[in-house]
Amino acid sequence: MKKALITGVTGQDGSYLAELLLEKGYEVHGIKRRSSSLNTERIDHIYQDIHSSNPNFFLHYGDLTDTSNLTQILAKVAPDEVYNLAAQSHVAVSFECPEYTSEVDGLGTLRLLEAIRFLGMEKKIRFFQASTSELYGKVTQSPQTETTPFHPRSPYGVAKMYAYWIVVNYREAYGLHASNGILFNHESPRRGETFVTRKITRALANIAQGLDKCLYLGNLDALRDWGHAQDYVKAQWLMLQQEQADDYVIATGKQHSVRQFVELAAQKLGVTITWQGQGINEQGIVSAISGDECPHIKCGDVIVKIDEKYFRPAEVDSLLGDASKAQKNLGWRAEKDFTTLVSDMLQHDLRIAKKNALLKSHGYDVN
Ligand code: NDP
Ligand code: GDR
Repeated sequence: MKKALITGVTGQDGSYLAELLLEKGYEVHGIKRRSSSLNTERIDHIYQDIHSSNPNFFLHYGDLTDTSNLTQILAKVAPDEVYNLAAQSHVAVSFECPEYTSEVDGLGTLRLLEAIRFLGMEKKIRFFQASTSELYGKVTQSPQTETTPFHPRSPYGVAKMYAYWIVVNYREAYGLHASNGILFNHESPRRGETFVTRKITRALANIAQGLDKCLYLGNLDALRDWGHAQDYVKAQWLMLQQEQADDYVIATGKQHSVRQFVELAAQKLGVTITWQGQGINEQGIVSAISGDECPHIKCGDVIVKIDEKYFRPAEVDSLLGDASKAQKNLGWRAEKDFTTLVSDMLQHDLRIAKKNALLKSHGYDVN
């Protein structure tokens, strides 16, 4: 039985990857952070109680800022594969906490690699690093491939650039089987609530159920290549099954704006949108489709306001990936398209909103 160690197992990708590896018969170990409130919501369905539930899934307290802790976990687990998914992963937050972001996302990767080397495991372990399309930042070439120059635009992007190169360096210097997945944006119903896609689907679902009125956003014109997280964790696994370690762009090859994401979500809910705020054309209403999911919504009831606080000091305007190399070498391609992604996320958030609306109608506080 193969053993895998996942850092960031409580996150979006970590939870899907843990499911995938358990399905494949792995013994899966995850590192979770100590937190004052529960942070295992995404993995509770596969991990309930070590005494009764899944005997192949284990959690260890740890943190990418703690070298001795990482060394001890690696020594104890002795994994065949390590997936480094842990990160302070929010680009906007990285401008507020640049030093912490660098510690975790940059040096954290080095700590893991050094622990592997210190333990003499560099010939046994295969290592995956969650690199990012944020490395490209201010793009000069589209679509982006593995050879497109990097120009990161945030402390997050810069920290991840260090991580990218230290992974390449440990591969070249010590022969470690270490691969970078240059992952373009990928989302799911498990996406963190402050990333733009989930923020939109949650807000529209709540508004459609009469629980909210307004959605505040920043730059509507940002263009992203959005895929589904379930597809992307398959690519992570595939990279570690190759004889040779290498770096791969993982992307759908399709691009949409934040505005288009809002429009499609609204269309699927059958609601109309009024745009307000800086940079918004006073023409206002974008779509007026009579859906049956929320027939009580009146025209213009969903208001999207632009709030400058969501603008970033330096923005990444446009990302579009070319995953031809992954298709050729790994046999990977994105299976779930943009429409499926939006539907999947909306359905999930609508279910929660409906439950909350019901509770509210019976006098319960849902906040
Ligand atoms: P999430 O933010 O959902 O998950 C991040 C995980 O890292 C969480 O489990 C979090 O723990 C953990 N973590 C944060 N800080 C530390 C720390 N100091 N020590 C240990 N663990 C820590 O991210 P995603 O799942 O979306 O992304 C996974 C990885 O892929 C990240 O490295 C991200 O930067 C990268 N990536 C993601 C893309 C995307 O579009 N999703 C695209 C490109 C790259 P907790 O749950 O306690 O917060
Ligand atoms: P991103 O994702 O920065 O691409 O990083 P995010 O969803 O935060 O932003 C995407 C784009 O939307 C614009 N935007 C807003 N963003 C947020 N969060 N909130 C808003 O209200 C809002 N309004 C507009 C942003 O300016 C941006 O242009 C994600 C993370 O998962 C990273 O960890 C990962 O490396 C990259 O994707 C690839």
